[in-house]
Amino acid sequence: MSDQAPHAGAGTASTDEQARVAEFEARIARGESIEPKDWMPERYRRQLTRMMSQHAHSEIVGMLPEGNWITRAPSLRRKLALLAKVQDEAGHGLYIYCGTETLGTDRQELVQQLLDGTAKYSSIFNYPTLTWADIGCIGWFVDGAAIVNQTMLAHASYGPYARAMVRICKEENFHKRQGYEIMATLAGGTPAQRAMAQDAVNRWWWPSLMMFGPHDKDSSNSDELMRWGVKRKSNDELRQRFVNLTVAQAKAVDLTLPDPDLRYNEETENWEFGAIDWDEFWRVVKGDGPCNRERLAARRTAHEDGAWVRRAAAAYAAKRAPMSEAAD
Ligand code: FAQ
Repeated sequence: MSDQAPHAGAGTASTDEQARVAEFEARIARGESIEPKDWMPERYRRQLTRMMSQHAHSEIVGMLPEGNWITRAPSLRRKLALLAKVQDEAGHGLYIYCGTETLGTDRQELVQQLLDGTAKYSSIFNYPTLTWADIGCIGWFVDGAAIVNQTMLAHASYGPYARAMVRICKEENFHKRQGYEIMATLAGGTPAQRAMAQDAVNRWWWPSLMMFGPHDKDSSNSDELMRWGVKRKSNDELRQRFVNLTVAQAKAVDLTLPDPDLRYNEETENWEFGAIDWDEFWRVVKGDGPCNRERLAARRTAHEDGAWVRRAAAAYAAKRAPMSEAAD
C-alpha cells in the first residue's frame, strides 16, 4: 500500500491539472476573458509573456526610425504630428510592459533581455529611414499592418492585453492617417517628390509583409496561440487582409506596389502576391539586418543615460516609505 501511495498522489495531481486545463479551455471557448489572478496553464503564461514582451520591445525600438526625423520634419505641422506619434509609441510600450507584468515578470527583467540582445522585437524596425517619404510610408504600411494585426488581438483571451489593444488601435489609426496623408501629398507633388514617395514604397513594402511573421506552416507558436484564443487569425490570413486593403489605397494615390505578381483572384476575392524573401526575414530576426546593431546600441545608450532618473526615483521612493520599511 505504502509503495503505491506516491504514485496514486502523482496521478491525482495530474488529474487535477487536466481538469483545470479543461475548465480553462472551456472558459476560453465560452468567450470569457482570462484575468491576471485567474488560474492559467504555465505554458499559456509563458507564451503570452513572450509575445507581449516582444510587442512592447517593438513599440520602444519602433520609436527610433521615426525619431530620427523629428528634427528634420518639413514643417511645424508635420513636426507636431510626428512628435505626438513617437510619444504615443512610447506610451504603447509602457502600457504593454505593464500588461506583461500582470503575468508575473518584472519589467526590469524584460528590458534587460532586450538590452542583452536575447529578446526579439519586430523585424521592421531594423530598416533605415533614408528620406522624409519613409516617415509617410511607416505610418501607412507599418501602422497599417499593426492595425490589422492588433484589431484581432483586441479580441485576445487575455483581458489586460485585449484591453490595451483597443486603446492602442485608436491611436494607430491616427498614425496611419498622418502617414498616408504625407504619401498622398508627396505623390501629388513635384516629380522629385513623387519619385521619393515611390522609392519609399519600393523599400518598405516587402519588409511590411514580413511583419506578420512566417507562413502558417512555419509558424511554431500559432497552433497553441490560436487554440488558446490569443491569436484569432493566422499570420497568412492577416497578411492577406493587409494586402487586400493596401492595393486600393496605393491605387488611390497612384503609387505602385513593387510586385509584378500582384493580381486579383475573382474567385477568392483576394489580391495574390509574389514570394516573400524569407532568407532576408530570418537574417533580420537573427540580428543581421541593416540596422539591428544600431538599434540596440541606441537603446543601451538611452538606458545608461536614464540611470540617474531610476536612481532618483528609487531614492525618492525610499524617502517616502514608512519608517519601518526604511529600516528594513
Ligand atoms: N519580427 O510562431 P511565429 C507596431 C518570430 S508593433 C521578429 O509565427 P507568433 C507599432 C516569433 O517571435 C509591431 N520576429 O510567432 C508601431 C517567433 O520567435 P520565438 C509588433 C518575428 O508569436 C508602428 C518566430 O518568429 N507587433 O508596429 C516576427 O505566433 C510604428 C516564429 O513565428 C506585435 O508584436 C517579426 N516580424 O507570431 C510602433 C504584435 N514574426 O519567440 C512604432 C503582437 C515572427 O518563438 C512605429 N505579436 N517572429 O523565438 C504577434 O501578433 C505575433 O507575435 C507575430 C508572430 C504575428 C508577430
